[in-house]
Amino acid sequence: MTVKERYESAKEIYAKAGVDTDKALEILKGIPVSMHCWQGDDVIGFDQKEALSGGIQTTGNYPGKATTPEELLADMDEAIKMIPGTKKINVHASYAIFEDGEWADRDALEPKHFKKWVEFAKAHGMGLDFNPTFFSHPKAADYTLTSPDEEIRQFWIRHGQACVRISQYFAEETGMPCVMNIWIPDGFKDIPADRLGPRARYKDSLDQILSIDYDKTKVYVCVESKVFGIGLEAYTAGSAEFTMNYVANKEGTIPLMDNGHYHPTEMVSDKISSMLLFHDKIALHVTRPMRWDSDHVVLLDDETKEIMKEIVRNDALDRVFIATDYFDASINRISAWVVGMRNMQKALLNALLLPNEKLKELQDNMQFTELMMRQEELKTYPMGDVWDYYCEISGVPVKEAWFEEVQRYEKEVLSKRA
Ligand code: RNT
Ligand code: ZN
Repeated sequence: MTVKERYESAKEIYAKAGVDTDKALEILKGIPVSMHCWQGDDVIGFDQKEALSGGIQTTGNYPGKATTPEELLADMDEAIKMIPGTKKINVHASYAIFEDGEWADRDALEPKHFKKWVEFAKAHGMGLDFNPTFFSHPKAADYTLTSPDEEIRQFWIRHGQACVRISQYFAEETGMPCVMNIWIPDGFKDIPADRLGPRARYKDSLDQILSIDYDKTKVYVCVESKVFGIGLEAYTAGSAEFTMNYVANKEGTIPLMDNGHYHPTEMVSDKISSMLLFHDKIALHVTRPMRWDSDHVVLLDDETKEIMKEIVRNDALDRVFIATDYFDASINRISAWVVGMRNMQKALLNALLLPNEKLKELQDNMQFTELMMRQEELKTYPMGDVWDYYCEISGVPVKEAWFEEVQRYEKEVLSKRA
């Protein structure tokens, strides 16, 4: 049977369950997922010789990582060929691309330092998202936006403001809004004497960053919360409560939830509905925490599927900014990108292939026996046949065929890198 024939058969099976597969694919094609640039080089970037800091960590030493802008863009280009759907690129400020020996510190970054990213995005018809980089920098050795040292704090405020301007440039150039996400690592390894002071300074720093004039229809500013980091076990200034309250009280800001940033039994999938009731828009970093915020490659696991179900069945596809955020240095990095991004698409497809209205009705009628039966039976419906067809019509390799290309690229390109 051809891919198309298998699709036709699956379509009939789903139709009997009340699901329109054509409609599901039509919707899936248009959902933007922002692919993070930092899987390609283990979150190193181009503007500093500094090691990765901020309580986040990559482990592994798989050969062939990108060490120049040219290499990183070539690798992303390679990965993109194998990922169906609408993509954006998520850039970090530390990935500024300087030309002709010029260099600018974080507080002096300008749109021109990201021209290459704009060209890349335009060539692929993609939008761009952005992240200020408040780590891996000599001035981030201790604290950034919470610093009691006013000079240091002002340096990072200027960085935030520079990033707002760059985000607006991204939006204007690509014609698509830019989601700018603020995350700072600031915190304490051990029990602090003052929990309020750093949070008060963080709040003031955010206010100062956002006091500059910018187009709120083009730049969506998010604030990402976190429970703890490596070496920052006792306290993080940007906790869930800090962040949620800040964005609730600051017009034009959006909460960003990273599913690695909570206690291990807390589920972001369970938080989405509450957030949607109180925020017009929310943002996500999809990752896979294993025992801690380990940022493993996104799999097609229960939580990833559950997160996407919450977005789809709550009719929130235009209210949730979806991005990936993981970094595994122990495997082929292009494969890591492709596996994670394809899984994002698969999880979205899975959610779109559920008879969500029917299932809600069963819940409201308290028909829990039938609800369980249906939810379980649906798990073995032929989603794979729909997925393969989606890949085929999207012009990307079907099933594992893409891996041969990754192997060729590894042999011909990656293995030749110093
Ligand atoms: C860190 C946050 C943050 C980073 C990126 C690289 O715990 O998740 O989003 O992963 O900025
Ligand atoms: Zn994150």
